[in-house]
Amino acid sequence: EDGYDLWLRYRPVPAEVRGVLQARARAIVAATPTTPVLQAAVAELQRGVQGMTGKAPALSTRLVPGALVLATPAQALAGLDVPWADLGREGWLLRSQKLQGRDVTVIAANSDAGLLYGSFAWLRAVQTGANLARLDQRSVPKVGLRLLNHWDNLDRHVERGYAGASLWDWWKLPDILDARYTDYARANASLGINGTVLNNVNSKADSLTAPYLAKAAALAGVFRPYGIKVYLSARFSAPRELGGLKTSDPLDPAVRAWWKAKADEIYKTIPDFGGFLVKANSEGQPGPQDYGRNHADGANMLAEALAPHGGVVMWRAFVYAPEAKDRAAQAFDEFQPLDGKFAPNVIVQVKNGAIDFQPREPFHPLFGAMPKTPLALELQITKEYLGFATHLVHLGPLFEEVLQADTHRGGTVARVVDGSLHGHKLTAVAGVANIGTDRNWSGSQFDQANWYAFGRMAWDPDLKAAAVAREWAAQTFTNKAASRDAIVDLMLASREAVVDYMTPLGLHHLMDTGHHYGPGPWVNDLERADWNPTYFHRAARDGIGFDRTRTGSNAVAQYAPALARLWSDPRTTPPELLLWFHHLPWDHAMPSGRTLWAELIARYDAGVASVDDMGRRWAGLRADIDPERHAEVTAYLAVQAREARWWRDACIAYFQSVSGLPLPAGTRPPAQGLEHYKSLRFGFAPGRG
Ligand code: BDP
Repeated sequence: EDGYDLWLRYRPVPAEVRGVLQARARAIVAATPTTPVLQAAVAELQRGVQGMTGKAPALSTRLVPGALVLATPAQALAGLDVPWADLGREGWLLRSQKLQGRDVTVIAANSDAGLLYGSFAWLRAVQTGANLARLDQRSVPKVGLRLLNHWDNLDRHVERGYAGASLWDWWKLPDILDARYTDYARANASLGINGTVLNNVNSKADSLTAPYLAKAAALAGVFRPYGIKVYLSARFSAPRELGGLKTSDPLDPAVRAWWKAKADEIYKTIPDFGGFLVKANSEGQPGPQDYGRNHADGANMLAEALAPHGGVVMWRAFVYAPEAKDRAAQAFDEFQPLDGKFAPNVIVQVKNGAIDFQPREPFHPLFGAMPKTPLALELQITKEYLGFATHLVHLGPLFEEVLQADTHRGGTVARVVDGSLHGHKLTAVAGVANIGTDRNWSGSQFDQANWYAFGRMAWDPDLKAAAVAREWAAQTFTNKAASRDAIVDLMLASREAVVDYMTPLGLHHLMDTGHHYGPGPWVNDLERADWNPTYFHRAARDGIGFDRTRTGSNAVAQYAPALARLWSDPRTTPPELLLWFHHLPWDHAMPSGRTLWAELIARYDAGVASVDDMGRRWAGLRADIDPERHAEVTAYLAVQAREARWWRDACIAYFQSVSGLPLPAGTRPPAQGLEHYKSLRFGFAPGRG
């Protein structure tokens, strides 16, 4: 058990379950000839049942009792009553029923992709212990494009990657197709992920050259049977870099012609190519502003080139310039005025928060504020700011918190993202992948759960993190209820733990330079003000926190008036966002009755205690988890326990040096002096940008 099989383990089931399962999977009935997608569905069902019972069901054209019937409307199976219209293009229905006098299980969908998702859903039902005689489930994805974003470079370095090298072996492609590509596609299809952006948003123009397009086409060929399209990050300056043009000005006819020709070439090579993801005029990347144009000019030019082929442009809103008054306010200032100016096949991709994938941020103020523009949600699955793959932090609760946040503009972020609030058909959720060549794919066993939660919640943004974690734990570790639930409790507690031991009470970006792993709240000498932790926490003798109210940057005014009012007053700002919006004196009275200073320390202590507790809970699970993975997780948790203390001690030492206040009675002093923490250096950290 090294974790390679992810949640698709299909291990032998106990004898009493085996009989039931075999009786419910005697044969697979499907249309013939099968398409590649249908074949993938059948093969997965066979693999799953073979693994769990020792015998794979054969493909049959006869409706035998105990069959798994893969049904589409085209087959017109007599006696089958399915609400086809409600299933959409990719949805599925699972039902145990009598059909033509026989007990069967129907997996129904309007498309082969739907059947594939339904087959995985049946396998999930089996693995999570559902009653196979009474299946009656149906699910339709609420979001159209459910994509992974790989920040993978062509030399296989993964920016912010902590799971080894890039899966894509560009050098050996297109001739050599690693078997892992197929397993990657299976895992994604099992969650409903239907697209993948292969290369880093900090992209090289080379990805758009003929040799690299042939390589991408080879990957597309492996992914196609799993319903997954490939996309590429496009470098805005490609017309100059590759085309020899003097400019990449989006309003220049020659530039537009270059992109049109490039799009035509791409679709000749990859007929179902998904489209472009673009990071422009952000952190030094080229973009339309280099020519005095705006984001809409840039996005629309690419959209025009892709439109004849049905491709989309995902234009990122992650922008900030050094001169901005408040980095958190900038994306809104640049993008909100462009609402309604984007072409129909453009979707603006917005990170969950306005800074950058912190342990906690309020939802991005653009959600709800651009009604005329489809907005995609970008989540980070890889844990750049949450302890890499070393710390056990389950992101399901973070995803749920963002999706269920009420924009006070008529609905939650989920309703913006699924298009229902403003009536958009083009919808997307993107996750920055945490996948690499490590045997366990994600750098740690528990980081697989973040990939899993992302995929499931992209399909249905209203799924509860707890329910998704339960599914994952049952399939990945154990279906024994008590142990499974103990794992889930540990996972759900882990997110608040990391917030507490890194950045409690709305603090953010206290991470040390470059690697973003350990604490660096003292850092104040970086070339740009808004790269410095001191810029974000603003701790001084008089207090701590970033004033984003009217007396400060007024970024709070970017939220809906009702919310802006609430968050403008420290008394009505939830404690977990307090220092995001307010600069407050150290003796500010907290709802707990403590001063802000004492509360800050209490939170750091709570974070450490919570990690210790996670360690104890895990230790208690030894009997139910295979020794290999149990020992591995135990070792990781020990590192996390040590490093949670490091975070706590370094931050308390630093903030005390600024506040000048004594530690509240009973507080354990930091193990070392501040100078020690400041002196630590970390060369060669993984995943650097
Ligand atoms: C930050 C990362 C950087 C990315 C950037 C982005 O530190 O590596 O390139 O976001 O999203 O989180 O473009």
